[in-house]
Amino acid sequence: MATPYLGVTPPISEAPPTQRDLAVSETLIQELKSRNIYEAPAEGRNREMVLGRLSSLVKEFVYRSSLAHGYSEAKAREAGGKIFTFGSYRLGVHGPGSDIDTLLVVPRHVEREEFFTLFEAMLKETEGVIEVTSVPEAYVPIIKCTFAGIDLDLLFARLALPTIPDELELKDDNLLRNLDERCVRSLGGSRVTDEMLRLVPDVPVFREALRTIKLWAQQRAVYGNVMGFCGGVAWAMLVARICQLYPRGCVGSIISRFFIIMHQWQWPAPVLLKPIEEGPLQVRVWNPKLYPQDRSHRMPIITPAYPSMCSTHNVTLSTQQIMTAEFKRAAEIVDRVFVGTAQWSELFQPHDFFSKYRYYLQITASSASADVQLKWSGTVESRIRQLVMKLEYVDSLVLAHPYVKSFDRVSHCLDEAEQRAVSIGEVPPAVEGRTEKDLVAGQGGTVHTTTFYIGLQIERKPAGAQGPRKLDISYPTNEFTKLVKMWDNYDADTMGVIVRYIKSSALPAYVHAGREPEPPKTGGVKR
Ligand code: 3AT
Ligand code: MN
Ligand code: MN
Repeated sequence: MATPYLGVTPPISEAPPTQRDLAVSETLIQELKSRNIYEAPAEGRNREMVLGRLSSLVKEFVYRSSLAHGYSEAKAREAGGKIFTFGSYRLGVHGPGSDIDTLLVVPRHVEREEFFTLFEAMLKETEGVIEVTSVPEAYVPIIKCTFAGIDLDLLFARLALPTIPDELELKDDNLLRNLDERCVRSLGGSRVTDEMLRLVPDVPVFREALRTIKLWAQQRAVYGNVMGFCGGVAWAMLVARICQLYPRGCVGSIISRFFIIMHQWQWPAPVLLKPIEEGPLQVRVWNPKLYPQDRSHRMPIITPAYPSMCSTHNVTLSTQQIMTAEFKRAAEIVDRVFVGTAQWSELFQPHDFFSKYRYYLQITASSASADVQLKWSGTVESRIRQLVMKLEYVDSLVLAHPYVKSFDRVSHCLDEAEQRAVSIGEVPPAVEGRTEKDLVAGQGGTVHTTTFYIGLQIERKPAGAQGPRKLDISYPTNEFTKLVKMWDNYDADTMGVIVRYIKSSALPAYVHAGREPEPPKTGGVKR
């Protein structure tokens, strides 16, 4: 049943752009270019060179593996092997310094273990490849490396096919049959991006619009799935949906419609790029009629490739409110851009998270080594939204606003008192600027910390009330520390976590990173 349009409804308008739309698009592209979000042509050529060499390396890997599995010389050469890209590079919205997310697809006789043995070894021997690290036990197993200065994320999928020809596509759902779950998950990223590109009416317009939205979301600190905002895939799907609704739109008009429509969207109505399909696997497809968990998604944005999933299951009441307020702000600015009373640069003005609130929660995870800290801070980070959700129930707390990024610090401490101070999130002046060489054997030591922030908007006191409003957050914070300490690898002797309630004036200088903090204001919520 092919429809004459892309998407789950007919377009809203098929009108071509007006002169004004085109003029405004022009100034938008100028603004984007001035912000260095496009890579230089030489970097683009370097990426193509890297992908070419990687493609040859993968074919060589399949060849050697095939020989090892008893294939003849000729059969081993025929076995093939192919790379697919996904992520920002595949969508054509990557910036200078973006990685290339790459999937290796190999025939059935090549084993998953060989990706981490034979292939990893070949990669390490390749000229120009450095910093090869792998995480075979991850939910989506991965090898990371840097090849000729370009970061690569490499995933692996072994299909149930005897050979992988160069013209193979990953569109067919039947390719997922009889695969290891890790392979199905690894194929997901590529299948979703490819499908998205098939589902937008005008790919170049989609790309420029997505670049605009990514830049805006990063500047406004609403980019990041872990903290409960939309991630890259979700923002891409939202932009794609608006492109479907205005198939002849240009970037300026798409951006204008984007913010108006997203601000008015009747959540939890899902954003879909095509009808959700059933498929050949025994896996769950997003279905709020069937699954209560799916019914709890506040801003469902559903991936278009089977098995369809909700890319925004992390969104909470707070992050939904924050994104909605940002849509509103952006819609108003873009309105003014169209009538000529504002510049595009206003849309991209940086957020003011660290001067917006009077009170913050400061969550600090600490340990003594970089390796431990990486996993420990990741665990704490992944639970922050649980804390946010508990805070949402606290009386007189209007909003708990998680900041999208964390701050990593390495502090060289001369004694236990300094170590204690650092591990609760303080920045003792004496510790700053100290290096490892200043340490004295047997005393103090290095402390790795990762600090997260949640801005607290507290209800104003009723008129005439005396003293500060009482805010009891001991229950959510205690529950949170209990929860993170339930982590399988938690070790009370080497890992610390602490939640502190601090005034904005007590925020460490590093959060302002070069920017002057605004002077603290008196009264309830800072505006
Ligand atoms: P950049 O230009 O690279 O910053 P991007 O959209 O390509 O933007 P990533 O490279 O971080 O962002 O992610 C690309 C895709 O890889 C998005 C998602 O499908 C997948 N992905 C990212 N992080 C993870 C993860 N931790 N586990 C599994 N898949 C992930
Ligand atoms: Mn990427
Ligand atoms: Mn990546």
